[in-house]
Amino acid sequence: MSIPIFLLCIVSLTGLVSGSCLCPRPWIHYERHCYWFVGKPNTFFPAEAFCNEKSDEFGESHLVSIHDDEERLFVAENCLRLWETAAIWIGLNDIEEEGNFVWTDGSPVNFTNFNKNEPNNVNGVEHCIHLVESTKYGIWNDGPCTTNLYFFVCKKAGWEWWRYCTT
Ligand SMILES: [Ca+2]
Ligand SMILES: [Ca+2]
Repeated sequence: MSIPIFLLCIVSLTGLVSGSCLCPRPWIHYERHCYWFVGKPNTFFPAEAFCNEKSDEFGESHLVSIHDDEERLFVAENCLRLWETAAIWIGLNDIEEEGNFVWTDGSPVNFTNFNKNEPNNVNGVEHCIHLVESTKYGIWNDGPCTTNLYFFVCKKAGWEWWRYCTT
């Protein structure tokens, strides 16, 4: 059975206006993706594993990748709103090869926002990227993957959002 196109448009417009249909809770919608702000501190690998478990038929879920200044601010400002800190893991890392940074979701590294003198790979063990504390929110540092504990954000595709609106 096909859905009348005008009905689909009404549902679509309602979803766009309210924003509630774009991503199922607790995901938050931004620019055709869904973001889950996870307020449970963990080390890098369990955080990525938690995100991976949230993959669904619409796409893989990974630690958040950030591709421009607007997305950087969206993530940092929501962290501050929710937790009053923006110190979180993001998906960027150079675990495989020192100095060769990749996102866990495989997207291109077309934007970075490292703090001054970072990444510095202190003691040769800093391979996972997190946002730093304090007023410099949204600025990146490489830290040790297995000892530091941070909140984190998962990201997955949400482009077939209208399906959520019609259930
Ligand atoms: Ca490193
Ligand atoms: Ca560092």
